[in-house]
Amino acid sequence: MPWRLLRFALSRTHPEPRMFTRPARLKPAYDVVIIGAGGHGLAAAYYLARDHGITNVAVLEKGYIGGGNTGRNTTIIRSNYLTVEGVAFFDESVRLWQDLSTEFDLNLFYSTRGHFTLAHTDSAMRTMRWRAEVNKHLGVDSELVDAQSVATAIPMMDMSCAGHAPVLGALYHAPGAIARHDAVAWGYGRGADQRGAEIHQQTEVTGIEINDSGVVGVNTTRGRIATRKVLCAVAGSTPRVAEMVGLRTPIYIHPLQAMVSEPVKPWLDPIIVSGSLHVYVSQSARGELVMGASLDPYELHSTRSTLDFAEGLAAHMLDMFPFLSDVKVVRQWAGMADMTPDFAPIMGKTPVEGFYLDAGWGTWGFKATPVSGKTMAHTVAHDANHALIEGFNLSRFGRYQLTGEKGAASVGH
Ligand code: FAD
Ligand code: PYC
Repeated sequence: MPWRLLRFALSRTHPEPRMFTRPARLKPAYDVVIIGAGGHGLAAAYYLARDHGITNVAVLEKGYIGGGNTGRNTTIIRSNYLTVEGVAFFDESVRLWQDLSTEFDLNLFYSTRGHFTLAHTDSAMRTMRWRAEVNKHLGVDSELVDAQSVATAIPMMDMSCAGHAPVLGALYHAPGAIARHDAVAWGYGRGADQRGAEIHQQTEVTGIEINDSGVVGVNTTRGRIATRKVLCAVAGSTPRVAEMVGLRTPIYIHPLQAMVSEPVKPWLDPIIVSGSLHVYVSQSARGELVMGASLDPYELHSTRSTLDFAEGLAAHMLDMFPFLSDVKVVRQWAGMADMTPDFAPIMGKTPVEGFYLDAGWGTWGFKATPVSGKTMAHTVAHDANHALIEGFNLSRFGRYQLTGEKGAASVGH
């Protein structure tokens, strides 16, 4: 047993330092209330303090830090999107990711692996070429590669995919990365806490008070708070919270499931995505295969997982990697994905004065954690949308000007 552990166990004078303070009670008023202590809410609190000097902030979380989709995702980080707005936004996020471990003095296990999106059909090849061209135009490192290059980079893969879906080529995106998801929430949470923001776990927002001038307060399971600014960063609970201010969003909630294998020797360096086989997979630093598939095809506000999903995903994994047939699955879970019609987020000001949305993160929001925090902090601080999120405002649906990112979603939905 490590000496340090024994010392903490036996001594009252060496308490293990906690990452966060636990404020005993809510204050009667805050300058900003953030609903949701996922990565996005915590990152917004961090940048509000760091970049704008706004520290009279409460982050309210009905469960525990990172217990929503932040702690349930498959941690894929990339910027190989399809629209100009999407590429610019996610590219800035990748840039921010690269310095985060140093900034937090906390190892986020950020690991650049390279990311292959396999194309099994001519039309998929066309979409990959399109994405590669948009990416290159905006300075993002993506290229279309042929089947031989894929075979060389991933020698363990059956290139015929059991004869079901031969690989024709792929979009290769060198900056594609993974990171340790919980640590991201802890890093932002600790940074926000150290700068004066308060994080209140086990505190559910049950109502939001508005009058003619906009937001005036928030009701919680631990009492009322006066505030003029509320940032809603609740992912799978967005329709419920937006309703509290009478706002309808075009968001539907679908379960998204994932699973991990037992740890195996390192054999898979890059991240592999196959839209046709509905699979994405990477190997973590611990050796586990972290795997996911498409959304469950019905609306459901639940985090239950199904045998059907595990069987389907395992079958498609074996199409690509038949040698894994004896490897055991050790965990399976689900999150509630807040899906938008155009597969782009909904960010920024809303028609309700003082109510800001950071939502519609569906299956793609983990990678956006740094940039969403930074741009939402700017938006709340200045009461004006940050330039990088102009294409993501709720008003686009009323103008029929969608920001179509479906072709860049990780797998077909
Ligand atoms: P969350 O982390 O869900 O945080 C919202 C918080 O709000 C929760 O903790 C919740 O408890 C709290 N809350 C809700 N209602 C209330 C209330 N009334 N009062 C107080 N608190 C409340 N994205 C990627 O980029 N790459 C991936 O590889 C990827 N894989 C995924 C795999 C799965 C299985 C899932 C489910 C998602 C995946 N995503 C991925 C999407 C990504 O996880 C999310 O988009 C992202 O984590 C959203 O972060 P968030 O902070 O907005 O939400
Ligand atoms: O956005 O890259 C992604 C992703 C992969 C799995 C789920 N989302």
